[in-house]
Amino acid sequence: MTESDPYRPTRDDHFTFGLWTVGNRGRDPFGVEARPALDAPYIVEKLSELGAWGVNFHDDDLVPFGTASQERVRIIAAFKHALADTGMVVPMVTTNLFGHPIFRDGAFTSHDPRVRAFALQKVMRNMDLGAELGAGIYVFWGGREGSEVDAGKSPIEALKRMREALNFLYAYNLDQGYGYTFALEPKPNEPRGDIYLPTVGHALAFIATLDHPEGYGVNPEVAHERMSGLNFSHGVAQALDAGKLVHIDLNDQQPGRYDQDFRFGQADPRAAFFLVKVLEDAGYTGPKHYDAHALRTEDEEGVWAFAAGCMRTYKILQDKVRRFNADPEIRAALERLDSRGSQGPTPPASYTRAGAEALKGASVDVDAIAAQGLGYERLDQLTTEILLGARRVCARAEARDGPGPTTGDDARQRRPRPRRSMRVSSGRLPPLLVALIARSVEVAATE
Ligand code: GCO
Ligand code: MN
Ligand code: MN
Repeated sequence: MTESDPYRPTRDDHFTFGLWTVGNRGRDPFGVEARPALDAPYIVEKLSELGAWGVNFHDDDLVPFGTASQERVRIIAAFKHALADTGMVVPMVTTNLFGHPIFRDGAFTSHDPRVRAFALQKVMRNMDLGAELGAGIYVFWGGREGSEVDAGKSPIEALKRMREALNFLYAYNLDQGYGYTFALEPKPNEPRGDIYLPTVGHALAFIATLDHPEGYGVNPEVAHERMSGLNFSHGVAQALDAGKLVHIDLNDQQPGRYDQDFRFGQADPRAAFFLVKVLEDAGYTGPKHYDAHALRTEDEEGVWAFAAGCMRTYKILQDKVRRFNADPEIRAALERLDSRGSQGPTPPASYTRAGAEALKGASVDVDAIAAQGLGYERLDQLTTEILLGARRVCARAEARDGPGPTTGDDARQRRPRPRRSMRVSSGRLPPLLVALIARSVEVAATE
């Protein structure tokens, strides 16, 4: 990567990673850790070098569960030092309410009031630390808040307990003047058979039932919605529409598989493109957090390749979104869609009795409208060509040189390049075949 690399992340991109993401050691249900632990200051330093903006953590990622208070002070001081040295920020903090067996049947939704009390205590202590580090978002992911045995717990009771806990903690937030926005992170399953508040839609509806809905948003995650077989960018759009997208967990996932936490864009770059498009078109400027980890096959070098890849793919897709939005043929197709039916009748902007009567009497040419195609085949193919780098219009080059056909997807390819000479030894081949081979070598060299 060079300074002029257009895909190099900058702080303005607001890319963040969790200590638990690049710090993931490759343990899975079938195998032990495959990589050594990385300490927090080192992670901060490496992420900063790669161009990330911030780092997030669960209480136990930074200060392991049960650490003595003197050691806690030392760990936090070293972490603060690394933040100050690099200029990295901590935009979000969260609590591990899932790892310790005390939470094996939930934290906020546990039957046992002692467990619920301990969970609140653990969150409040970490809220104190996060506030000290300048975090503005507190994420609640209820990994253990769910069931395998529905006979064991009423889901309505569970939601009531969840509401009580969140109302209590938000009141603490106000009382301390911390100014956190709370973000609920939905997930359908893993580690529980079924987790309460499984999707973005469930979380949004639940927020409306809390004491301070204005203080909450959601933290949707690519993998979580895809585990449910849902279209993630539609969920994100709904959160944006509700003014509730405060944080986002980027990664990737094949639907129907275990919780994969792949590098962003690894499984479905096309879905990732439409996600980036929704975020960029809406002007989302909040944290873009990678909640993913390197494959278990990797060593430390692979971890940093994973982290760089997550950010680079976002930047590449951001560029593809610009190309898509500037492409004259795509624009014309979208304008044609927008201008359909401009001759009316159209639904009135708001209800009046007279408007309703007039609308009832209006004539609509049902057969003509039903017969008209939408042109989505061509539009979708154009999208594919943008993604595959085969479109002959380059947004960046167009911004520089004005509209016009170019010779490739990349601005580099606009400049006439010297013919790459590659000697093709003719041997005893017929001249036409030699010419054909030489031509294909030349084409390959320009790709
Ligand atoms: C998961 C979740 C977690 C949460 C994290 C933040 O599937 O394990 O995505 O990684 O995002 O606990 O609260
Ligand atoms: Mn997840
Ligand atoms: Mn997550």
